[in-house]
Amino acid sequence: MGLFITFEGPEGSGKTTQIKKAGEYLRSRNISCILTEEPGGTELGYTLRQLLLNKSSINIVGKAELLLFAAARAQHVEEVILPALGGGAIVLCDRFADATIAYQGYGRGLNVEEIRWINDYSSRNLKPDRTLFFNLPVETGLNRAMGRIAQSAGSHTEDRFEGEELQFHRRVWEGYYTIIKDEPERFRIINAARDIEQVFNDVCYHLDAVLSIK
Ligand code: Z5A
Repeated sequence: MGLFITFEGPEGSGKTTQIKKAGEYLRSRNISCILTEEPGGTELGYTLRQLLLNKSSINIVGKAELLLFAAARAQHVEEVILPALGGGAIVLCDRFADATIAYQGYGRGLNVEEIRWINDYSSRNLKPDRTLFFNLPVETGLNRAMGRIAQSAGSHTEDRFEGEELQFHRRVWEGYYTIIKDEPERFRIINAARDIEQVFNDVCYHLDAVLSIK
């Protein structure tokens, strides 16, 4: 069995930048790994991603949003993640079930216990072996995310969540901290307010540590 490592954090915390560098780092050491993301990872997942992340005229209520993320996850786990882990690969995943608790539970205010059940059902009880949490003040992350959106203007813009009020993002951040307090052994908190290479040094340190245990 391989190793399942997830990258989590508030908007713009640098997960996507770091997961790509982490993949290069592992491959440079001849360690087989796959990089994937949620929502995404499969054809169905990317179709749902467009629906969930691009602002459009379609109204999506909180419970529908939750179930769409869960549907994307069910497909992703079965089609991509479990086969890769079964083949002994390291799977690096940009967001997973913790994001559903933080965003739909704490952000949208849906029932967290019900979300845990839905997460377990859609993921076949799959739990990350390690989760790297990129910690950054919410305002800084939103500014970075807006910069990323401005750079991609004209192409498909994933900005439905960035348009939420600041209080929503604060609740998401607090949600993540509640999850971390419940499972401190799974999480490693990385200060994401530093420059990209400093953050990456910590990512390598934590990857080396979890690989040495394996
Ligand atoms: N969501 C949900 O609600 N429920 C769920 O179950 C799941 C997800 C799975 C998509 O996630 C959205 O779906 C997300 C939660 C929700 N909310 N939103 N939006 P996503 O991971 O695809 O989207 P994101 O978190 O917004 O990604 P992001 O804005 O692209 O942020 P990031 O991946 O953490 O950061 P980045 O792309 O690497 O960097 C953002 C910008 O900052 C970019 O211009 C970088 O060049 C720059 N950057 C990166 N690192 C640094 C440092 N260290 N210093 C300065 N600038 C930096």
